[in-house]
Amino acid sequence: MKNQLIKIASIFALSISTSVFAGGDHGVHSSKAGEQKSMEGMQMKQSETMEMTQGEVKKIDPKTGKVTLKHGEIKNLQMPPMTMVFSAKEAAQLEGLNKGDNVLFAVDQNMNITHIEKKQ
Ligand SMILES: [Cu+2]
Repeated sequence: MKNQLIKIASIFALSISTSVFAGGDHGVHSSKAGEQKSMEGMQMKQSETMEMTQGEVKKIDPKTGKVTLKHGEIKNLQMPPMTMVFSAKEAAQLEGLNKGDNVLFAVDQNMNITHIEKKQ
């Protein structure tokens, strides 16, 4: 039982570091030294104010919670516009969305969709 817990814990830790790595892959490699000091305060502010980004659904799989979006600039991730796959925090968030829909969405630091809605 204890062993199993340890195993689960290390898998969890691994998946966290993997998603952090994936996040780093997305172009936050400018200016580390100078901004390090203000980093903590900034991140707190980011999680409080949800930044909505525009996107267009290119592909959607409500079963797995994965959606391919052609998105505009994502300010809280400093990510330029591109087409990429996102995971919804809960697959149910993707219900009612279809390929070709224009959406507004928000993502967290791990690039999981925390909010997504059809743009009218
Ligand atoms: Cu992207």
